[in-house]
Amino acid sequence: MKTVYTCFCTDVIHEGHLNIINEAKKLGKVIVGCLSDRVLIRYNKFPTISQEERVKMYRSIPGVEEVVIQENMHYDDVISLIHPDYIVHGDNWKEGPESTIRAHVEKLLSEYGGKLVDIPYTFNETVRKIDLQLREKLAMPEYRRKRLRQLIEMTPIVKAMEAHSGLTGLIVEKTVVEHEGKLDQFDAMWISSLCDSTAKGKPDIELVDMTSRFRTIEDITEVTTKPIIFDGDTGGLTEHFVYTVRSLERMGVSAVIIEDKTGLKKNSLFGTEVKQTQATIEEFSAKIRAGKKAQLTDDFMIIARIESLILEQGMEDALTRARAFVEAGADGIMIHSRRKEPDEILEFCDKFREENKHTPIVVVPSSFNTITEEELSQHGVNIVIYANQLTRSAFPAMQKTAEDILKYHRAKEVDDRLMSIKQIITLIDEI
Ligand code: SPV
Ligand code: MG
Repeated sequence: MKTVYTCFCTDVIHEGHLNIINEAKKLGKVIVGCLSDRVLIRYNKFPTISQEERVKMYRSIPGVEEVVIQENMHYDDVISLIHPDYIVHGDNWKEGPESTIRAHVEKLLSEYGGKLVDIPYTFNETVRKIDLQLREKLAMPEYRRKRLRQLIEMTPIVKAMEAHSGLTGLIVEKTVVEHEGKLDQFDAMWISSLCDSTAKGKPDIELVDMTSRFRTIEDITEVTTKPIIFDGDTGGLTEHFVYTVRSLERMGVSAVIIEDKTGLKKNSLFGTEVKQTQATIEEFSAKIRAGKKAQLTDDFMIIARIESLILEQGMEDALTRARAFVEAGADGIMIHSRRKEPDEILEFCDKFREENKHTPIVVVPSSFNTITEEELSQHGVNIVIYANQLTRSAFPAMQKTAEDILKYHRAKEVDDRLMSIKQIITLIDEI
């Protein structure tokens, strides 16, 4: 009897999957691979059911003899374990970022005479509806809100990218790249006070009010599913912060990060060049405590951001504050720096991890941008936020276009570097 292998990464079995199993059955004994959670989140949509539930579901499909966990995007491990005579897959992986995985499978099979069988992908109204329903489910507040905590457990480092509008939200939601044979995508969105304010042409001084900031969140939640980390600035008055916590939870936001500053807040990247006042430990701890008390769900996180290194108050001050804020109930610590080198950030992370193994650490490597995600993760960082790069890349591009149209008195000269309207439209989903 020949052995046939196929790998699934779905939460719902529809006729397309049954068709693949039926075709596979004709070739021999069918083994289904269940792509592990850890790989699935880099490769595909976030799972709405657990890995164990997926295994159970695949096992119950008539004709499936065995289910194994596939721990890697590439098939090397399963191929050396199972040595299948055939690998069967929907032919949709012939194009796009997945095509490198297909090419690698083909190469591995050719080494021992195995065969790759592409089955025409089933795409009809029912399949489209199922896809859409899954996406809608992920977009619901109760699913979205808990997703950040789930991701912290599932992946060595959660990668968040700034979004400040529906369109930038869609870029974070949908961008998938294939690089050196691996697929990757962002895990979460950061609603930066800097970029939200900048998009409105306003300074980043808590001038854009919460109602307006919530409107930005709504624009983004309407068109995306990924979890949201909200930049809550100082959190405002404690009496106001408790209401903000409730509103954010209701909208499905996963976390708010508040910084230990008081009075007129300026952007941290100004450091000590402008007057900024750090809140006292007591004052800020009371704000955290009040927020935690107001919180209604277990999923929501209040993350304390420490500005001691930004304001040159020293490492000991940063660590003392971290201890106190965790004690006050903070679900995570964000440590910030505007140095070019990551040294002080890494020193903080190492020292904090010596005494606290589990409280999530968040960093924003805007200035110390040479450090890689892997290095940060090795120093105990759980969330990395790319806080402003989308805004900083769009602004010069728009400015140059405006200048060139003024220069040439027509738009022809700029057209080559513009995305076509057709391409822009494909980004936007139609219901
Ligand atoms: C933001 O993105 O608004 C931040 C991060 O608060 S930083 O600008 O680096 O202070
Ligand atoms: Mg900010």
